[in-house]
Amino acid sequence: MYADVVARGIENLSNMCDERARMLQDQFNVSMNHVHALAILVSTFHHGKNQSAIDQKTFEDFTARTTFERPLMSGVAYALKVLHSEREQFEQQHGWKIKKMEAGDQSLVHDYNPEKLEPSPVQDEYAPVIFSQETVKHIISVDMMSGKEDHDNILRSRATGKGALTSPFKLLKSNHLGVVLTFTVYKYDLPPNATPEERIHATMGYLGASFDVPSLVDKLLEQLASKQKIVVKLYDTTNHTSPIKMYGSDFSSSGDLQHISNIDFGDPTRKHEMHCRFKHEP
Ligand code: WA2
Repeated sequence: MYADVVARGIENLSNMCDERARMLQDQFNVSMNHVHALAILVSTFHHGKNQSAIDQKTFEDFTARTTFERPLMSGVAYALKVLHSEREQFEQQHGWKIKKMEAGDQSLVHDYNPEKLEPSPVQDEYAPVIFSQETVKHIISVDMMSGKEDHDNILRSRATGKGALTSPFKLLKSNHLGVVLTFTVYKYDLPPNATPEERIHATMGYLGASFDVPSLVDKLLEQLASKQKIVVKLYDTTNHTSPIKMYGSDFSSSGDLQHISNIDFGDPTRKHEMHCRFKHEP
């Protein structure tokens, strides 16, 4: 019966879509937990000791050796909270100036060179990157609060004490859409019911990870059999009247059947969906 064939098709499609959505969600979740653990590592061995046990070299070595723990992250970095009154001393101590993030297209050009970035204009406070994984070394000395998405994410993460995820945006030195995940590092342990003001006051810095969506989702889907049979798209549906496509091309989808699987990336203020269709049999 034709109806049976269709019903089996729908079931196949929803199983394959749910499997992919769950794999992505699980890999994101383990990656996120490890980024959280890195924030605790920085708190313990950088801020928690009279003499810090972490410098750029240590951070680079440790994050390179533990990349397998963060399969969906292209790089991690640590930015310090610096008030304007502390800026001069901070710059003297580090031997470099706090730089402004290049806006939009300028960050995409191939000769992007952080040495040539402008100093950050005067602000109440800054979030310069002091440690980074080798893969995102170009953000060292850049004020993460000078980029809109990073700025908003930092504020949300530190006011809540939870991991915060940005909307998709073009990452620096990349042609791809990505998202950034941020955990705040505090001076001391805060009770779960601490107020946003108490949290902001206790903030030391921000441990962030970037997720280069197209290349890392490709890598994940390639590990699955029957990749040829279905077309996968990933959307940020936080604003459900204008979803943002994060992954998947415009023209490759076809066929009438579509299945939508929900994905939970661990930030309750963001919503994501995976949309799957069969590829047309030639
Ligand atoms: N990391 C890598 N590439 C980026 C980026 C970023 N943010 N922003 C734009 N392109 C150090 O939340 C603190 C990482 C931000 C953390």
